[in-house]
Amino acid sequence: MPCLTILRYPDPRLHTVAKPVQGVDARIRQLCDDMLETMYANDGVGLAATQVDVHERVIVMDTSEGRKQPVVLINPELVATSDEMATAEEGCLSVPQIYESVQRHARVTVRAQARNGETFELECEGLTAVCVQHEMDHLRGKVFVEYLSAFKRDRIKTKMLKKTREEQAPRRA
Ligand code: GNR
Ligand code: NI
Repeated sequence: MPCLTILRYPDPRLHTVAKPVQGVDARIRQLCDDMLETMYANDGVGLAATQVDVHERVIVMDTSEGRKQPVVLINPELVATSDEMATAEEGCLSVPQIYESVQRHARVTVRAQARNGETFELECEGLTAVCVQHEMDHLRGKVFVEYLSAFKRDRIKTKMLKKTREEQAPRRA
């Protein structure tokens, strides 16, 4: 399967709210596999379906050191969040080469369905907690740059538009 195309900020489709998955069927399992392949190929620790222009509640991630522990979260819901907050530098495959600090819950517990349709819960901290919250934001149409000041966000928007324009410009011999 070829890699999926990742939408780049400020593409308006990144602000689409994802719908719940009705049944974990072959189509959804194929989507999970294609998303994992796309995530690994782009050296990401997570990917939300929104980023590949599929507006259903599917997330894949792998925050392990060896990057051989894929996690699939279908219809994820946060069932617990810590009062304690933590600030970390975030990046996003939809906003390449931009890294900014974002404050989030230090720990979260997420309930989701796995690739086999079974419901499970995952207690997360550190990078995994950051990643789960970052990906769940994508599913509700939110990109991490929306936590930044309007000034910073506009600067990033302009930079991304310029970058995309340059990449699409016809090459001269
Ligand atoms: O690959 C990614 N790295 C990352 C680093 C810090 C905080 C969040 C992330 S998620 C990001 C992949 C991505 O864009 N997922 O939506
Ligand atoms: Ni992202």
